[in-house]
Amino acid sequence: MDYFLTEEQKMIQDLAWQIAQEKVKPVAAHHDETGEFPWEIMKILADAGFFGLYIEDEYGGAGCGVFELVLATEQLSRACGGIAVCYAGSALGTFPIILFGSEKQKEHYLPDLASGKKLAAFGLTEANAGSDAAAMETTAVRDGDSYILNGTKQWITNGGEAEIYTVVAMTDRAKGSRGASAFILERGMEGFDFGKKENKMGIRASATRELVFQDCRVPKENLLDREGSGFAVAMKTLDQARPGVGAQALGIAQGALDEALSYAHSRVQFGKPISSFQAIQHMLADMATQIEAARALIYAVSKMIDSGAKRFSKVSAMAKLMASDVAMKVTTDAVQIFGGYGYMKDYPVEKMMRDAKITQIYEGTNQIQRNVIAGKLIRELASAQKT
Ligand code: COS
Repeated sequence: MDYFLTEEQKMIQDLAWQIAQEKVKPVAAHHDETGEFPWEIMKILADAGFFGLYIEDEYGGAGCGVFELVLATEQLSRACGGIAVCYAGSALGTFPIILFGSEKQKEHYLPDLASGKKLAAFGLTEANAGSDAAAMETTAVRDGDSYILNGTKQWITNGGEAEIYTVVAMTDRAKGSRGASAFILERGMEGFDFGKKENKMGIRASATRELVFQDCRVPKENLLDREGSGFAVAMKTLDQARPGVGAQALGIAQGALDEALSYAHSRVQFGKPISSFQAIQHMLADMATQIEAARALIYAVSKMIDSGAKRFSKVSAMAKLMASDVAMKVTTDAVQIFGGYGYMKDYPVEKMMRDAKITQIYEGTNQIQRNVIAGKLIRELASAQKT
């Protein structure tokens, strides 16, 4: 489908595709197998200016937006969902600074993030605060000109590899979600450590670790926005980032369709390529249709965000929800089309199926996305009835 991309957007898409095919695809299985962090790819993406796409030009970025981030993430994910999330995870960690940073914080942190010299990560989840993000137990207590952080964040993408961390902690637990505050932390701060690297089912190229704070002293200048706004900072960050998870899912699904189509065309059974059988054709047709529908939604939502829309929680959740469910379905069908070969690690589709699964879980499970969507629908109805 033609999405009428500008010349610049086409260039970003083409370059991301080229990097994905020439640089990412050849090393995807290696990083999946070893779990080694793909620094060599991060360097290529940094040199190509990809980390600056979603950062304003006055801070060294390209001044584009979520849509361009989505275009890049989609193409990279076609080759490897794990490597793509190392890139997209840095955007997630950077969004709180872009959205809520003071001028001084932006000037201090964004240039190195835009150039890709430093990666970012976002710390919200804890062992007892997953879907129920407001139940977080990490505390930040004011002490003179600093806050003292104590607690552990869990399953943090880019944990240990990133240098900049945007972290949410409770400054007043009695106030619940209104008692959370967001901070910018740097790797190497005293009292800030990392847990072991997690051994995951998929997206194995990415690093997932705990962030451990033990009397970690953070200067008060590193508070984002204001005390008590941390939950809103986190929610707005997720609203901004969820189309990116959608793009990751979309790219994985497209990659699986690419593989399934070419395999179906070359695999001969009963004397004919299996692509000549209607059973396979209908699967391919459904996969392609679902992918295009997900793409149309993700592109529309990201353009809406970039156009300055004020309310997009609902559609952002829809984009993530739909694309990740499509990715799970499409990658499962791709394995089916490959038959026994699809189950073997010698072929790429089993990895795509493993990589797809997380997109239904992280940045809010799809059950939470449905809660967000339904909640907004009901509120919209109530407010329409009032007027
Ligand atoms: N933007 C701005 N503010 C928001 C918001 C949003 N998208 N969503 C909620 N808020 C505000 C609410 O308006 C409310 O503010 P007030 O106290 O001023 O009224 C406050 O936040 C609490 O909202 P709510 O009562 O809806 O919060 P809940 O504790 O019920 O939780 C869910 C809401 C479940 C939606 C939230 O916890 C969530 O998104 N969980 C999933 C977290 C997640 O994605 N984790 C993945 C890890 S990060 S990679």
